[in-house]
Amino acid sequence: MRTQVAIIGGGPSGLLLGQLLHRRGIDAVVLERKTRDYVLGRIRAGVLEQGLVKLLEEAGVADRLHAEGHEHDGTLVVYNGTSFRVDFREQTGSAVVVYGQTEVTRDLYDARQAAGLRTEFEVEDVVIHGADTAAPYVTYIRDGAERRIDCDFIAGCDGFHGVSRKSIPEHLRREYEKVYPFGWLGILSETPPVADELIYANSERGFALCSMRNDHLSRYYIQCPMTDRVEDWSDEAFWAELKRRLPPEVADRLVTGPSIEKSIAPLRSFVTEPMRWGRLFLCGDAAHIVPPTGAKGLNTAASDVNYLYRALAEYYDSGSEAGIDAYSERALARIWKAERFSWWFSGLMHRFPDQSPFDVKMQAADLGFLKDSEAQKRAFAENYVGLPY
Ligand code: FAS
Ligand code: PHB
Repeated sequence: MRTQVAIIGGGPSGLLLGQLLHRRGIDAVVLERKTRDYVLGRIRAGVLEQGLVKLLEEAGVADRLHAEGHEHDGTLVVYNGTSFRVDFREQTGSAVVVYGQTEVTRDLYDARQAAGLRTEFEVEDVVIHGADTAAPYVTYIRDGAERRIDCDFIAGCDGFHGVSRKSIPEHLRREYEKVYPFGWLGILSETPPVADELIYANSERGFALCSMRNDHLSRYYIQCPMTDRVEDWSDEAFWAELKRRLPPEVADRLVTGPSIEKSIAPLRSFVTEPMRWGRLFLCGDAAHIVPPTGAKGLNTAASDVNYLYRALAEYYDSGSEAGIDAYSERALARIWKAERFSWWFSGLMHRFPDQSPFDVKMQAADLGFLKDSEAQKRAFAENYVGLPY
């Protein structure tokens, strides 16, 4: 088989890249390790920056997003019995859209299928060959048979545990990592959200987040020890702990119910540089990870896709390699700013095992400054709604 761009990974990065390339007449094949339903069963991000919304519009897959997504003009922050709101619209003139990553992925799969574009599911043993030559290709196993795709370029969109990053020779890679001493226990429930906007809570018992997918589907998280296993947490135990971490007036109106999904996500900051080796380009979680506190994971994957798709379109339109040569540096410049915001917000909102009483006081002072300073609120809002591409 031959294609122009072989995309490894059928998550949001790979699918969005494939759809945008298709809209520019560029052929791409997506190789996905799992089934479509398995990919859609993963519950992840919930907050979209305007940059991602505009990309989905450009990809022609934003109709349901506009019909079912909810614009959020701000968020609530609570700590030490104090609560305040950061108004994104007032500070930046912009807002975010709450619409689950699962729905974005579903919209992209539906569009891919409707256009008759090739997606190879349940592939195994994907191997990248000749990425540093002018004739790269990918081999893989499907239905027990070895297959090969010859291509011009390879997009490594296969997430943190994929093969693409590790296909770049180790001596050429610089990796930066910070592992946080806690995880997020998340629950999805068919209950009405406890508030109209998200609530980020820093309580003495640890972080909590109240989010949602729509008026009937709520998403909640609590910080938990890294050693916890999801089977350690009954729904009742989760609800009781969440209530302890919220202001009484919020806890009292929390509608609980059975979890339809419950999982623990580890938290890490991670970046690999460069994001290109020859004709292999890394996109999304294959190249970087953020703690979900700032809702930047999916949104930073989107900005990578924006830069790569435009660079490949420029190459095929004019033969210019300027965009693909600039891809890694351009993507990393925005990625590091998202890494900083996610790291800073995580440090502000979580309780750390080794935190001293002075550290706790510094957190409270930082939160007090965010509450009182228009300049700090503006800085927070600019990062949260999404820095420019
Ligand atoms: P993904 O990991 O989503 O997709 C990669 C795809 O590649 C997967 O479908 C995988 O099956 C496939 N793949 C892997 N190896 C392969 C191989 N060898 N061959 C073929 N296919 C292969 N972000 C937020 O903003 N908010 C959140 O609340 C949030 N929660 C998260 C919770 C968890 C548990 C995780 C892991 C991430 C979370 N994220 C969150 C981040 C998440 O949304 C990612 O940023 C987003 O999925 C990135 O998309 P992709 O880059 O496509 O990677
Ligand atoms: C979510 O709704 O899953 C979500 C929202 C905001 C975050 C992280 C996760 O910062």
